[in-house]
Amino acid sequence: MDLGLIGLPASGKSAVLRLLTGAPAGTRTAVAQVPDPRLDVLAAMFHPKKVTRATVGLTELPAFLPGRTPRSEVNAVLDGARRADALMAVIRCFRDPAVPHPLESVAPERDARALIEELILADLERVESVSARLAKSHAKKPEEVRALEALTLCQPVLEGGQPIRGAGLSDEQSAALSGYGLVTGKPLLLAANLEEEDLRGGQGVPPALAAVAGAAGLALVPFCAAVEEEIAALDPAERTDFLAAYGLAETGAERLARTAYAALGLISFLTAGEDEVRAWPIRAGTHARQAAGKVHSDIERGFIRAEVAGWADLQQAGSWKALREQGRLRIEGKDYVVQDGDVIEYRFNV
Ligand SMILES: Nc1nc2c(ncn2[C@@H]2O[C@H](COP(=O)(O)OP(=O)(O)OP(=O)(O)O)[C@@H](O)[C@H]2O)c(=O)[nH]1
Ligand SMILES: [Mg+2]
Repeated sequence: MDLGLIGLPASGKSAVLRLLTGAPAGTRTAVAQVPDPRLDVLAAMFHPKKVTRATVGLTELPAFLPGRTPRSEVNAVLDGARRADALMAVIRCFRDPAVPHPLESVAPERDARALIEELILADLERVESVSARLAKSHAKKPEEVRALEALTLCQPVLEGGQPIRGAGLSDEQSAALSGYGLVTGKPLLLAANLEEEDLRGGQGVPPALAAVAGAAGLALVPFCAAVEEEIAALDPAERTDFLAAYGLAETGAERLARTAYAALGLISFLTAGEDEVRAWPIRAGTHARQAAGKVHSDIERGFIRAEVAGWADLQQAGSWKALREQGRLRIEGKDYVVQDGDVIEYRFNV
């Protein structure tokens, strides 16, 4: 699963990529580990040889200035956005005069609105051109008929300045559109790169930006790249103290990674043993047998049953054996809908 980072020049995209992935400056694509304290709990119980976290791929797309950057350059950004599974827009809130804002003034709500509008405009152009082409074609394939229907629903939504994300498309309609490169159907997350002073003073997100996010129904995650860089340089004990001083349970980078994972529609089931404690990303709604295929295709093919426990129950019982003895281990069949935080042991036959 890949997340595309978009934003105006000097908004903090590279900083986000660096903070989430630990990649050196200049890297444009890297992998972020998704923090999951449940794995740490299981690791303390099982003492595994390794702990494997879920990951999300991040790609920094080129910066652009809505309304000013030449179309050809904006298209390169849009192509990147089309390849991504979800988008994170980094919105500059920090004021630092040493880093000039390309539009001379720092106005997070203006930048966020402009980015959102640019994506909507790109989709509207697509919808118009693809609809016209499909409407003209005399020998439409059934999937093209379905796509045209869905595009016809999308057009007035986009003309009304809204993303197709909220257009109420059925899964079938979304699937029919999947090959047409629309970007406003993808999850979009706003990352507000706050001024350090505002974070320390507790002002948080500028209200005008929160209003834009609220009106568009978008998740907004505040962080401060400058403070995160400081935190990243601390050793783990100092880090805990530093966060406690702000009354925080996790770093901004951790919050961003977790929120991105959720925005991608992913949840985790867990496996635990002496070799490995691991989080496996699945889409919410995945059935036990299908989820088994993530671990190994043999387990999916030879699926007999899943032994399942909520991770907190396992923690409370102290061991898998104790859970079984207490009769708290659930035996689930292939159609069981796996829940976030389920610890699963598969029984299979090959
Ligand atoms: N004061 C301050 N400076 C920041 C903050 N975040 C980023 N910067 C600075 O802003 C400049 C741009 O940050 P980047 O992370 O490179 O931003 P970008 O969006 O990747 O920029 P481009 O890729 O050039 O468009 C750098 O000099 C950063 O040090 C912040 O929270 N506070
Ligand atoms: Mg950059």
